Amino acid sequence: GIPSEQWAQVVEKLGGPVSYKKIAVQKPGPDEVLINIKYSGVCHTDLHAMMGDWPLPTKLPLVGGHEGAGVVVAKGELVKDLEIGDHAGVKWLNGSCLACFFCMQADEPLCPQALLSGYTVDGSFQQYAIAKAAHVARIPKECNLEAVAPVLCAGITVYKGLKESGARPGQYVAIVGAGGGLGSMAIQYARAMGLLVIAIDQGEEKEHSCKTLGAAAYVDFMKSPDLVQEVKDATSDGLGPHAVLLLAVQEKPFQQATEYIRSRGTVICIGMPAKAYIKAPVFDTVTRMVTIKGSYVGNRQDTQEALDFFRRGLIKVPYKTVGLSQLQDVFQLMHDGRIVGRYVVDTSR
Ligand code: 8ID
Ligand code: ZN
Ligand code: ZN
Repeated sequence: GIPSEQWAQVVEKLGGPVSYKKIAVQKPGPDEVLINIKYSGVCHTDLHAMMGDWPLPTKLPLVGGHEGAGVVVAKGELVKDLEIGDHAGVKWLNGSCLACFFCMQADEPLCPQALLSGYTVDGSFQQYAIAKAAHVARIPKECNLEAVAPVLCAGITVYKGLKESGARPGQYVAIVGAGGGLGSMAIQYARAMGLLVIAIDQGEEKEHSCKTLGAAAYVDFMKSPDLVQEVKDATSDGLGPHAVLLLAVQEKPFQQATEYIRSRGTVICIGMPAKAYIKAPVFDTVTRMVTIKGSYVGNRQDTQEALDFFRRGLIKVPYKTVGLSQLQDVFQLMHDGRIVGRYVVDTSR
């Protein structure tokens, strides 16, 4: 049966910390499902939410988390295509209106009425989470729920970003923040899509991880005397990568990317450092025909495609699992930039 109370990590005030406590289990509305979250990935977005980094207010008190993998345990009367016992995922897009200009063309992340898991509605850092059935990720039964959890934000987002970049098989993509959660996923998706990866991050542990995941080159942004030149030199003709995925949580690399991008290349902004701006010389942008654009999670189809790469065994990203009760420790490591790959929390402890 479904208990009336459950363990959750709750942000009570901006700046944190999270508090591990018992809260009530909610009942799903007519178009919603209740998912017994088994595992949840911890995304840097969860830390931004707790710290109030962005110009969009969160709900408070807030249960964060938006990489929640689990089992459907209850559903509303309008839900016809999900059954009790199905494996399902709570992702960033918890719900959208399904009727606006953007939703009508499956651009639902742009919906003005979008509900965001772990931000404007409670998310996956609890044992039982609610999501709109239309947006819940359908997780194939053969996928391990612990390993697949990080696909639900990190995987979807970088897969979509790579598609938005227009990079073709055999071309180079620079991945900035390659040792982190999104970055590790990005290396694997890029490789599966036939791209050559130039990984950029810091330290030897991340270097080892990036190379193990399949990066062709690694540039240490702390050690490199001339990062722009080193990134260009990592491409066979020295003209720079065809695409850049910016996943870092600092402003500086957003400026650098527009310098080492190949002419006619595309810079994709995904990471969202607090109060950051992207600035590029107009002259170079024009005369080198550089494209700079943002990419924001993915739609329902991107979600199922990203999950299918995982199901086919193409996405193996290092993760460490700790109890949900230890979430604050994970946030501390993340803040210090010391996480290689992803942390996953087990909601049973
Ligand atoms: O839809 C979206 N656009 C979306 C979806 C999900 C997450 C955006 N995000 C955002 C998050 O909110 C966050 O701002 O992407 C960013 C990265 O999330 P993450 O991968 O979960 O963070 P992480 O695991 O902490 O990894 C960040 C990495 O960046 C490196 C760090 O060393 C770390 O490995 N890094 C930093 I900070 N500065 C760097 C620099 N100058 C850098 N790497 C290269 N150059
Ligand atoms: Zn995320
Ligand atoms: Zn809409």
